Amino acid sequence: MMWTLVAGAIGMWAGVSDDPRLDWWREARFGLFIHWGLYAIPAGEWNGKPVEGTGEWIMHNAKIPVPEYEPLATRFNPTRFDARRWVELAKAAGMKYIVITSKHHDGFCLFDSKHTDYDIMDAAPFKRDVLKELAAECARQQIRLCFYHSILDWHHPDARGERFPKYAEYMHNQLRELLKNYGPIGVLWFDGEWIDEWNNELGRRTYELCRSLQPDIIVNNRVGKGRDGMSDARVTGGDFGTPEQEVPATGLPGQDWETCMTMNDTWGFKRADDHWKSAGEMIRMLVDIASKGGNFLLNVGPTAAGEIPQPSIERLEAMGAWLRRNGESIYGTKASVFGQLPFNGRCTVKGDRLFLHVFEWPADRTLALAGLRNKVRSVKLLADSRELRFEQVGSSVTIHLPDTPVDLVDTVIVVALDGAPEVISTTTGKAGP
Ligand code: FHN
Repeated sequence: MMWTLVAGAIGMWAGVSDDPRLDWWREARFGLFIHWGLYAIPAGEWNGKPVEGTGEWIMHNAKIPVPEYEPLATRFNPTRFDARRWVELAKAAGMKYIVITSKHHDGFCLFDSKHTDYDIMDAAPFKRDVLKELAAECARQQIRLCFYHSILDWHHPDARGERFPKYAEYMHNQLRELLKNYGPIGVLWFDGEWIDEWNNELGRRTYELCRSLQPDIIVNNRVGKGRDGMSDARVTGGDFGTPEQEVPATGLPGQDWETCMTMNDTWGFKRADDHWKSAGEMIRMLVDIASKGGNFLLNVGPTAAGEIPQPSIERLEAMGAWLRRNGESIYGTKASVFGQLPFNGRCTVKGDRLFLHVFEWPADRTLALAGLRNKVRSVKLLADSRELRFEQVGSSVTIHLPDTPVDLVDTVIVVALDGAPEVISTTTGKAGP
């Protein structure tokens, strides 16, 4: 059966704005999320028993009172932490930015804050400013550094009830430290905005504070009151939507967005969590997300010793190997212009080229494009530039594929057109297998 690429409704790549602030971020497409803190010490166990839920929620899920949790700081001495190694790994994975937890819900700060002693310089034996070391390495290796900062804070005594305004001032003071002392920051990634004390007005003031300190900074939609992550950044404030652990079926039309995802089932390190996604699965997720116009923020949870788990390293290196061959079909691309693709794969677009991502090689080794107004100039395999035979009759193009794919996870075919792709907005082929 000939697979017909059905030209459905003309897809519009839906950027919420053409604000140049987001240019680097849209080009980047792929970033590293790092959840690291005191929770890596218990690593999913408390009093000898496993604790349900993600590693970084252990204080809440094991109902650990502050006086019992706080002393973990005196044991936080990640002597194997190596900022150079972490940044090299992110780059080897093909990632273009790093988002690290400056402070997660447990309130412990990975940076030297003058507004609390509950930080890595005062409360922990390590006495090194992790964010400072990462900032230096990111500058040296030219990758963007970004901060995750939790609005929710289980440690700070003012972070609830009527004393919350005092906590909001504390939080703003720490944001000033983060945005004045660590160089240019790409993204401020807020979280924990679902608490009753938070609202869109506080979110707006926080957004304005961040932009006043670093005008080019990008801020996610969780700065405002939008719990499901997919809330429209135009409503909650912020610059992009943040679906979590999922890829919305149609992306988030009309706004910029980024899916954040764990490699196993936890954000913070859990010794017992070995439920790892394969590198192939995550490569296809990256392609799926890019085909819908989104970014992929993929997480690692380093150990208490400061090491990124070996299964994470292996997956990051495999993803980087695929991107070294095929990155052109991801970085700086826009969403597919086609509706539902009838073959198991995706389409990304850049300028006058279509990138057809074929996940499952068609048994008859043909792909048929229908509804394409453009003239096809050439068809090649991206990985080795091998020319592929094709015929075009009007708006229908038939591509003849080699017997076997060059990449079992995703073989990318480049279709060069006589201009930006234009599709006829009617369904002209058999939809679906
Ligand atoms: O509660 C957090 C969770 O620990 C983790 O940080 C994720 C990552 O986006 N955000 C919240 C859950 O939605």
